[in-house]
Amino acid sequence: MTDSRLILPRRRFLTGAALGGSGLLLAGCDALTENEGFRSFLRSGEALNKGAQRLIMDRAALAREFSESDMSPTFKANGSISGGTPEYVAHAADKFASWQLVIDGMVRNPLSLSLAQLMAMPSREQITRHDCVEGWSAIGKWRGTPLGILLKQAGLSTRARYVVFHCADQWGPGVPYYESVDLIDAFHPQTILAWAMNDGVLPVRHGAPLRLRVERQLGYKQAKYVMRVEATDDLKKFYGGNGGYWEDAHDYDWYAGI
Ligand SMILES: Nc1nc2c(c(=O)[nH]1)N[C@H]1C(S)=C(S)[C@@H](COP(=O)(O)O)O[C@H]1N2
Ligand SMILES: [Mo]
Repeated sequence: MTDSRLILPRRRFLTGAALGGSGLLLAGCDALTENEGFRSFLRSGEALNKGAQRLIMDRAALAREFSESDMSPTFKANGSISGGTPEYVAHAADKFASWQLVIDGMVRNPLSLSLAQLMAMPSREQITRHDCVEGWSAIGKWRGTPLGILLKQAGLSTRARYVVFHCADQWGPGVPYYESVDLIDAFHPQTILAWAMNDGVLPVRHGAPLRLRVERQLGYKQAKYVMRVEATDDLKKFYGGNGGYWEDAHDYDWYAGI
């Protein structure tokens, strides 16, 4: 067990309060107010409506965070329990040493980042409850790179409105698992690409090397085996057009708020 534990680079370790309190939330606000889609929304009468204001405030709220003693003794692995493809299996055998995350689409500066590079960036740790629509929940500890930091570094286009997560596991020929979020969730301080779980490296069954945690939404939004992050202005351009595998296959809600 000890060898899979991570040595925390203290200097770079940002606490929840530091990220949630100011920095990233403000960075996220910048990115949102620079965004054309969001600006036209603000200009429209809709933004003056009290209901819409409340909706925005609610979307910015933090998911509940728990303490170590609340952590579930076991955390079920659900859906795919491996990336599956020969390429993925080879990367897993190599402990993802030559694997790279691609960040592209509507960005000025597409990025390719190794796991080591991701781990060397500022990170956030959070103990949260995962709720699956199938009726089970588990509390686990996640640590990863805030998505907002990566999108800023990639120079997200002002025309981008969504972020799509492409996963390694295939659910049929040409039917990969994928998911997407809007920019409010993309820049939410608890939205991270996690590479650690419960103080160890992220296990393959839970989405190694990288999985999304978008804590205000249900389990199926928490994409595992994330290989590529693509910024877009339109979800209709992807697969079945509904923004996610379950949304396409079984009419699940795209916004799965909890
Ligand atoms: N790539 C990928 N991501 C996925 C799934 C999947 O099958 N493939 N299943 C989803 C569902 S329904 C749930 S509940 C969670 C399960 O995450 P866990 O295995 O870490 O419990 O992953 C979600 N993300
Ligand atoms: Mo789920």
